Parts: sequence; C-alpha cells; structure tokens
Amino acid sequence: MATVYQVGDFVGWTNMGQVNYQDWVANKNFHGGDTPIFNYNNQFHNVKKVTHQGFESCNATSPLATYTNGSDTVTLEKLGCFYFICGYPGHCQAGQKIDILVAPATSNLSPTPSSQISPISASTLSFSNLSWVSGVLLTICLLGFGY
Ligand SMILES: [Cu+2]
Repeated sequence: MATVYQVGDFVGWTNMGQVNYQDWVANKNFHGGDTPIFNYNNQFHNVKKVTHQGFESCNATSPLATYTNGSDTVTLEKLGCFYFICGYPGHCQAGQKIDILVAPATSNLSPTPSSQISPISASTLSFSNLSWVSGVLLTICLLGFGY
C-alpha cells in the first residue's frame, strides 16, 4: 500500500532550480507509511527535517532529524505536515525546501460496510470525508502546527 516517491522525480534533491518542490508535492497524495526518497550529491546537499518555523525561515540549526547519505528514505509515519530543507547555506532560500502533507488513506475512512450503502453513495461519502480531513490538515500545515 505504501508508495515510494523520489523527491523531484529524476532530477532529485537540488538547489539548481530545475524543480519547484511546492509544485512537485502539490499533485502528490501522501498517506501514512509512504516513503519519499531524497537523492542528491552529499558533497553539496543534505536533508534536514525541521519545524514549520525552521521551514519558513530556512533555519536548519536545530533540526528534528538530519540525513546525509545522499539517498535517504524518510518514513512519514503520522498524519500531518513534515518539513524538509537543505542545510547548506543559501540552498533553502533558493527553493530547496519541501513541506509534505500526509493525509489519511481513503480506505481508512470508509468503515461503513458497502453492502448497506450504494457504491455511489459510499464513494461520495468517503470522498467528502477525505476532502474535509485533508482540508483541515492542510490548514494545520499552513498554520504551522505540524511536526
Ligand atoms: Cu542543497
């Protein structure tokens, strides 16, 4: 069920401007257990998991976690927001930063047995629930109550 995503697709994790990570993440749907992989040259980059404040200010001095292998798999084990930046000077400011929203999987939101409800109603129900929950989580993301 879990999906592996290479951050930035074939370009990977870079400050060279080929990837807008906000755009990249915007059309992904991350769920709990999904694993983004950061691939990069570790002579020039790293990955710092930071708070929302660290993300907004590009401050990597007190990261929640640091990854330096050059091919780092990060597990998104909880719902909510996760913030990653490159800790090298100027890289975050140049756009090497990404915030990942982890939303509930659709299957977790349809406890009603499908035999008691028509398929169309069931999918409409879980879709509206998912939208609602994702909307709340996205607001939490934007307000910075993530991890
Ligand atoms: Cu960098």
